Amino acid sequence: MRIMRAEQFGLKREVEYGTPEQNASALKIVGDVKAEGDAALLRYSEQFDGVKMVAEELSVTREEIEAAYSDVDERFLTAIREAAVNIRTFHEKQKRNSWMDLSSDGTMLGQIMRPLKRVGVYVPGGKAAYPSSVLMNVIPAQVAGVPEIVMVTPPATGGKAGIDPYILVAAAEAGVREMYRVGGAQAIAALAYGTESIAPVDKITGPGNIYVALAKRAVFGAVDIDSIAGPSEIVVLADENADAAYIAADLLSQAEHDEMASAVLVTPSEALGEAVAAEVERQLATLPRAEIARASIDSYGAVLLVDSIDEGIAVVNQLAPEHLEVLTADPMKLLGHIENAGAIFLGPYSSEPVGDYFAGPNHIIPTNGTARFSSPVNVDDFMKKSSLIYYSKEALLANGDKIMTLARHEGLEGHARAIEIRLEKEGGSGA
Ligand code: HSO
Ligand code: ZN
Repeated sequence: MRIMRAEQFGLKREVEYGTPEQNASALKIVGDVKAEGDAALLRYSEQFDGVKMVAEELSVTREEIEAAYSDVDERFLTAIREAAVNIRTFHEKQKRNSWMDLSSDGTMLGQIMRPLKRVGVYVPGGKAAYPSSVLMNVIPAQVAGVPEIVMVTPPATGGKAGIDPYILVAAAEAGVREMYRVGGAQAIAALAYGTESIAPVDKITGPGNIYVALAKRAVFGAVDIDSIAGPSEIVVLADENADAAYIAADLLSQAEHDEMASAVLVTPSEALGEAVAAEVERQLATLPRAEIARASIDSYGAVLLVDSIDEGIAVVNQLAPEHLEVLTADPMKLLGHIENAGAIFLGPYSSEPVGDYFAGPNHIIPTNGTARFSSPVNVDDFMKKSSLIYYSKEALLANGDKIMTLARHEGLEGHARAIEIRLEKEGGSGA
């Protein structure tokens, strides 16, 4: 693991937007599904997933979901159930109520919060199909009150239903009742525009491969989408008393996600930096995903040396990491100075996997420096607001002139007259 001064570390990573060929391919698939519905959906499923289906087979049946339960390990079920409770409890606290404010002149202003009606959650096939991520997408939508949550996932990930039973069980535990075995850009198009078999949704969330990401971007506007997540990141800020073995383990826990994941230690202690680098080597020797973790550590990992914890905090704020662990003598004392971090883990017992799986906060967190301006997935992502305006006669008579002044300044005489007509009729009689 490289050890260097913080200022020598490059902060920026490239964001992937796909090649022109990939873009063209995603657009063609989206266009075909929009125009042809199920026929195109089934054709592309056969072409890309090698699964020949008829339209009736797209939907996962209740019996298939029940059968999946017999294929998952009992301890997994116990653990995921308890995780789901914790995630639900945490997100319940985010829920905001509608409100109304009544003024003495009779004006009433407010904001009505409503859940989206129908949300589609994409669950990828392959190495990044995590049951935990199913919970993190579905539960906030449920807490928001979304009545229809549907899951789509590729048709050949395993199990009797053609889908990994652990994914089916996680979705069922989170409360999803409607599931389809379809993936790729074609699934995104089906969710966005609807087909004979799949009713369109209002928002699509969940990670996927580059074609899924490009398809999501293409349908944005027709529906809402979540932000496009990059590789996982962890920054550990630690002083000389922190445990090097804990830090190395936590860095590797995220490095093992992806060759492009980034795991960084920021510390004023050169001795700790060296101990962590040695520990990373030692622990890598027995890590099953050592190949991925090593690639990540070699390309994006580093020990960054700073002069003080204060300077360390400045580096953290510049990096704006997805995950930050603070392993210093008094992490609480530093909290007020940490401005940019998606999730902050305090003290030696708050290892990142605690948050990845179990504590309750969402593990879908802004990456690539975007924690500067955005937030982990939360209940608001599945709600919309309507403003509410009730103006009394008294308020209109008192403020009509100012409204007309602004309207006429913008050259919008029609706006001004809509007010004026009322002032002429009502003026003098009320107020
Ligand atoms: N650390 C990942 C989430 C995850 N970890 C899922 C394990 N499974 C991105 O925050
Ligand atoms: Zn993780």
